[in-house]
Amino acid sequence: MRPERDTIFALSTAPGRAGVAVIRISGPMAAEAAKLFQAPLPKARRAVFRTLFDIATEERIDSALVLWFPAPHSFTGENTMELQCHGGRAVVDAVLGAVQRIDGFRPAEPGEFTRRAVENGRLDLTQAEALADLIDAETDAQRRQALQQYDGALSALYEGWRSRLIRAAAWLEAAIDFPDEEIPEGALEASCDELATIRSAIAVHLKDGRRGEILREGLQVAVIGAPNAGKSSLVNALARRDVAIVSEMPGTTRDVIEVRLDLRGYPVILADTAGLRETDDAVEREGVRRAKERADNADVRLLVVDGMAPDSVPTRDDADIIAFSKADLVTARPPGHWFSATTGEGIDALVDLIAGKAETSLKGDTPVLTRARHRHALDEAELSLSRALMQPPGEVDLAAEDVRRALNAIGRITGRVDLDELLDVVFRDFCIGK
Ligand SMILES: Nc1nc2c(ncn2[C@@H]2O[C@H](COP(=O)(O)OP(=O)(O)O)[C@@H](O)[C@H]2O)c(=O)[nH]1
Ligand SMILES: [Mg+2]
Repeated sequence: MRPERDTIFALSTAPGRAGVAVIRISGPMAAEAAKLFQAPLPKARRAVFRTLFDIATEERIDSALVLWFPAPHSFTGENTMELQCHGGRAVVDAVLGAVQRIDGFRPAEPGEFTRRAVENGRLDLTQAEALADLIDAETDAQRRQALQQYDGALSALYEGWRSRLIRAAAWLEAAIDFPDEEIPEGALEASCDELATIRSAIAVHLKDGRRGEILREGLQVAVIGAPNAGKSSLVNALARRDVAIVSEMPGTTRDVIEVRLDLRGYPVILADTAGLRETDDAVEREGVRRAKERADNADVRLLVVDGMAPDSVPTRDDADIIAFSKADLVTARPPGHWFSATTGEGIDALVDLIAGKAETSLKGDTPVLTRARHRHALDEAELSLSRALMQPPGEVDLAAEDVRRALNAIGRITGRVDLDELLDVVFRDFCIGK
């Protein structure tokens, strides 16, 4: 049994002025919060309207909707009370102050409610991460991915691999621990086949083009081109505000300027960069270096070519999108994507083009890993399984050790590493020996 825990509380809605603020209280003593409304606990999960009082002064603070979630049927798995009071700063301060004065209550640490949900088995680690992603989601595609993970898509995938690996490993372990017992014909071979199948499934899953990670972080689009091509004007037009300085002076943009955009539901980080050219100005040269670096690391390179000089030699030949600027000034246009930052012509089509690139690289139905943490663990699992499969036939114990390492790595993703315990269970299932 875990030692008795603190009862924690926090404002769960964003601080500031709002119609309603939600204060959440969780822990073994959460029922004590009923002191605030001087009435018995409401029925489980039924909203009741109550007046809140300061315990010390008996002064009326506010009225609130009160909800009571007895353990384990709450987000944290503990007794939880939710106070929905008015969302003014003074109201929230007063209610938090009154809550704090209840014996045994303390303010929650960041993420502590979710941490308790994980510790009480209400969520696994990938779901806890998904919850953070859901809260951070700025676009529809990010929301969908986070929700899929919150619903347990990744957990199901990884737990599926884990339980299959445990079964396969059980035969290897059996061969070591009970060498004198009959291992059924073909059982070891079948185990190896299963290890190989899972290993390749992990390999396929890893080769996802970092889809999930990019969707979480935003697709990096570098706007590059010659000085004065119209890059900053385009970035401003796409952002619908003046983020970058536009000037007829070549070499105006020096630092990389970033804007976060929601393009048709996909998160895009648009980077305006210095025009690529040779220069004696040390500051501009640094700008050009940064521009090149940004272009090298970008997911999509959008090359802007000055429409007034459409035949100019492209500054880079690895562009994913080429767009010609200043369409309003040019009547004889060679074929290509033309746009004008001044009139807005062609901007929507360019948005479609970028969103199309985003969709191609980010869209998919299968659950994808969303964090470097998952990738590291799965890399290790794949490597360990490869090693297990390469162990010579006589070295079952070495292979078993490798599989155990793979299991541990996968277990770390969801937070399940109680390996020995599970192996015990499976062993009992298999009923080999004593
Ligand atoms: N007429 C017209 N001028 C433009 C357009 N886009 C940019 N310019 C002008 O071209 C010059 C360079 O633009 P800027 O966006 O600073 O180019 P950058 O150096 O590539 O960032 C400025 O004088 C802009 O006003 C456009 O669509 N139409
Ligand atoms: Mg510029």
